[in-house]
Amino acid sequence: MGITITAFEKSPDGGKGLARDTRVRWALEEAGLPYEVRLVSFSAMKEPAHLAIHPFGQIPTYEEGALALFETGAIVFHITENHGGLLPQDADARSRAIMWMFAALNSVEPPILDLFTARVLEGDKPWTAERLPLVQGRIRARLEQLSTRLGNADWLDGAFSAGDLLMVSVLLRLRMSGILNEYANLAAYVARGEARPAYQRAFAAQLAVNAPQPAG
Ligand SMILES: N[C@@H](CCC(=O)N[C@@H](CS)C(=O)NCC(=O)O)C(=O)O
Repeated sequence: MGITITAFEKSPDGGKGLARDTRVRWALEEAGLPYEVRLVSFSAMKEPAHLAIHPFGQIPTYEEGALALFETGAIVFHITENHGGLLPQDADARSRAIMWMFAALNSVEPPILDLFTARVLEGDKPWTAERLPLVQGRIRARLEQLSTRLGNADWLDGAFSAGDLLMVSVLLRLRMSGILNEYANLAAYVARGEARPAYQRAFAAQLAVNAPQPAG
């Protein structure tokens, strides 16, 4: 049964792989699944046809036969659950991998998104200069804890899992801020994730859509 995801017609990041279709592409590549991409404009995302699949008018979505999903955590979980690859067989290890998926999305991604909000969406507000250090402090506190837990390990809990896929995807957003590089083991962890052939294919696929076109 064919799989179709949605992605930005033109991602605001110009192809840096930060739009969330990249993590879904990555999971699909890890599972060895072919997929189609339906590109949507910002206005199309708010139209009834897209809202019927994604009530919040966002990307990515995932369609497979009669199934339509939104939320990258749910999509990555569905892919790994049904098509294999990124969740361990052992029941306890599997539960821990799922725990790390939630940790990535619930405990690590929110402060990182706050930085984007403070810098970009609300960067012109009078409180930005005071707010930024608070937001950065919350990120550093969380990364310190994550860094301590990761230690010298390659991945969060044994073999690479869907938990690592989401954690690396979330941390990637921090690279441009310089904060990620303050934690050498986390920077190396993200680089290990990016070095995976499946990530490389996912990144190249989104770049093919979003790379700036040469002038002329
Ligand atoms: N929690 C959602 C977040 C989805 C999300 O924020 N998507 C962004 C692109 S990465 C989007 O569509 N932004 C445009 C908008 O909200 O209008 C998920 O993980 O799927």
